[in-house]
Amino acid sequence: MTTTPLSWQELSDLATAQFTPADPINGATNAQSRLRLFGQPESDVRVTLYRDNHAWCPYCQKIWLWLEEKQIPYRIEKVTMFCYGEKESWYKRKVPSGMLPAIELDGKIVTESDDILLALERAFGVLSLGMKDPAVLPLRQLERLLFRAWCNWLCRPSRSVREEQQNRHQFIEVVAMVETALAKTPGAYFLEQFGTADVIFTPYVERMNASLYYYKGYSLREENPRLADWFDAMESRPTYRGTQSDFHTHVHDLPPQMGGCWENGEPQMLVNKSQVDNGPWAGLPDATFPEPENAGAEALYRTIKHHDHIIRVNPGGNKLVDEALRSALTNMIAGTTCIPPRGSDAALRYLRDRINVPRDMSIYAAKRLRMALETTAALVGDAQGDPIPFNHRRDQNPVSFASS
Ligand SMILES: N[C@@H](CCC(=O)N[C@@H](CS)C(=O)NCC(=O)O)C(=O)O
Repeated sequence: MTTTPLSWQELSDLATAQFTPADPINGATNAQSRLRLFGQPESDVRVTLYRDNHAWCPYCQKIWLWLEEKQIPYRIEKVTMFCYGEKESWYKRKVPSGMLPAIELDGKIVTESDDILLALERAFGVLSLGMKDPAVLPLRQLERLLFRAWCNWLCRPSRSVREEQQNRHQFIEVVAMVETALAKTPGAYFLEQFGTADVIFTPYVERMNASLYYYKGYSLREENPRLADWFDAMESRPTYRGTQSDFHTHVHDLPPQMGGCWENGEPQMLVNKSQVDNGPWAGLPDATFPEPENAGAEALYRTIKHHDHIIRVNPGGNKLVDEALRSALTNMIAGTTCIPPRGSDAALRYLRDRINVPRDMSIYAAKRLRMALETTAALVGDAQGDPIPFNHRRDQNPVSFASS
């Protein structure tokens, strides 16, 4: 059925009827919180976490996940990364290098994610086993070995097919060591219980899964049964789900952070790349837990909250984008075909390419929204939005989204 787009008021009524956001202070882990109390009084807060606006920084995710798992009351202050904007001067006064993450613990600044975890362990106790536990230490070393093999393969251009194959082989050898480590315990986690080692592996293994799928045609999660079980176990944790990103976000946030990611041009890589960029996003191995029933309603709720800014920063022009966006949202929530204005295909795809997980919404909500934007754009043409920059992401400068 073809319909006219719903008004913002009608869309807003549907969103509030179908979606109730989690309590940001005491509810499930989410990227929008500025204060986390876990049911404890605000006077108990001893920690402020400084992390990046977009939840792109892997080392920040490590600290974020640890604090959520331990349910330590904390505040969150968001800071701009160099790749998408200018570092706040108040932050440079606290941390002259501008590096993230940092914490303020009882008024004292601590930087370097490992030192931060050690300081947090001293203040609040360990997460199952500590950073210096003899069982955890070799796993920390293995994580760094895996990280280096990944960088070697992904982040510098191979000079020949042979070199590309060698780098791939070296990475897969380290992955085999990770599989062996995971196989040493009966459960899915690195050690008997979920703990520090799992937190330490999380940020980069998530980014490896995304980037190798897209740039190399290699599916870390699907080709390694122990890692597959580990990912599934991680996704059973609301803490992890609140910090989890999707393939599309990672493959486009990594290049400026890593100094480049290099595709190998192989047939499988080209197939994967096209799916991550153009959909369908359902079925990608970035998430395998069942889709929540209200994913579309969450996407609607989150888009409506920021629709003025979303429309203003879109190069397509306010009036056109307003109607086109309402058409896509109507399609997403009502399931009806809603033809957007002619010439709005590029504007819809511009937004499709700039949804950030988990900054804007959770993983399945983003898949729903990307699909609705793509389906609606395809009704009027195949024009693409401005390409996503590779060397920087100033198209994502949070200054453009600040309330005027
Ligand atoms: N060794 C540091 C590395 C931290 C790091 O590399 N942080 C990056 C972000 S992932 C950073 O702050 N870069 C400056 C910026 O992007 O603004 C740690 O473990 O905390």
